[in-house]
Amino acid sequence: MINTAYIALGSNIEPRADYLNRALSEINQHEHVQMKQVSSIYETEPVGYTEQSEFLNMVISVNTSLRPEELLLFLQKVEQHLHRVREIRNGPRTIDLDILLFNDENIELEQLCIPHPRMQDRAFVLAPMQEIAPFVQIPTLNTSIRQLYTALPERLRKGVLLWKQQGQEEEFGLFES
Ligand code: PH2
Ligand code: MG
Ligand code: MG
Repeated sequence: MINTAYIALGSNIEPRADYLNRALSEINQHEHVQMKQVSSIYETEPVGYTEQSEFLNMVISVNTSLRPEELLLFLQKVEQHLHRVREIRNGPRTIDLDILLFNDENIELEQLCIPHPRMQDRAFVLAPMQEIAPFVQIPTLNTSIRQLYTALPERLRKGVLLWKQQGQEEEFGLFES
């Protein structure tokens, strides 16, 4: 498991949290992929195509012996299992799995661009990412995740809020005081 990759997960079709969990469990079951870190889940305003529901987003890190193209194929298979249908570009989806970083490699294939070319502009990627990897650098930019997140305009950062699963408040209520 010599490679380290960061993967972004997003869903904006209900049941959103179930789709995230099912993706995590499929990823974890791959013999050559080992999940290392898992961020919190964030509820995020849609970026780009805005006439759609809010997303749940999170980021994980994995160790893997797969090559980037193989990891991409595997993630596409998981997207298909979870009934991802590509209709509108950037439109609603049950699950989106994007490779953000693969070691410190720069990869430009027709199907695959790593580092993910828009990650530095996206609060819905940088907020969860800075939770698990604040000091990781984006190879092409020589800037840490935390620096990039902090540099984002307030208006983008405030569209990304820590998500609390329904019922969690009540549970806390039971155990507190
Ligand atoms: N993904 C997109 C476009 N816009 N907006 C949010 N909030 N979260 C996403 O995951 C997302 C998006 C394209 O993949
Ligand atoms: Mg995406
Ligand atoms: Mg994608």
